[in-house]
Amino acid sequence: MTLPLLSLLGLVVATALAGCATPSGPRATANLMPTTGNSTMGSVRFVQVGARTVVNGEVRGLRPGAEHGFHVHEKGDCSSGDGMSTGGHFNPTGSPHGNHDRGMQHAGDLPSLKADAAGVATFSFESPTIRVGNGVTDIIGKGLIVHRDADDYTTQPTGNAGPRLACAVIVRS
Ligand SMILES: [Cu+2]
Ligand SMILES: [Zn+2]
Repeated sequence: MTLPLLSLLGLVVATALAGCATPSGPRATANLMPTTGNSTMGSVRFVQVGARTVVNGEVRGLRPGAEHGFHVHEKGDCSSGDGMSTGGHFNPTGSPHGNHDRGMQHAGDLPSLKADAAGVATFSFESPTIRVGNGVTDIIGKGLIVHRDADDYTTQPTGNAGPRLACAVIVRS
């Protein structure tokens, strides 16, 4: 085999491996825009892989070093300006509010964002409760909210996460 052909073969293998590393499945995105009087914004990607959904993104304009409640809300409507038009947490299964990865929780309960010293949260996690484009916990067309305060994962039905700093509608991508 000639050297150029070997190089080409290597490139093909490398490309195939990269393809495996990137999760493939139904996808959605959300572009978070600041609510009135705030400056928090960011972008979030959702990819369903089997029964779990990989969520990653970056949100800026947060309080440095602070935790911020982060949820899918029941309505994809940011028109009120303060995020309240998205309604409550997305909860098609009629569950209590809780921690995203243990016990009982709303489908829309996600782990709180953790801002760095510059007020930026860069995150990647898996949710066992939300789906993209299928099932009762489908998030397409729902709202996404970043809150001012940390989610205590206990207070019903909100987690006591305070006002809404940024709002998005989750759309298929
Ligand atoms: Cu919320
Ligand atoms: Zn909740």
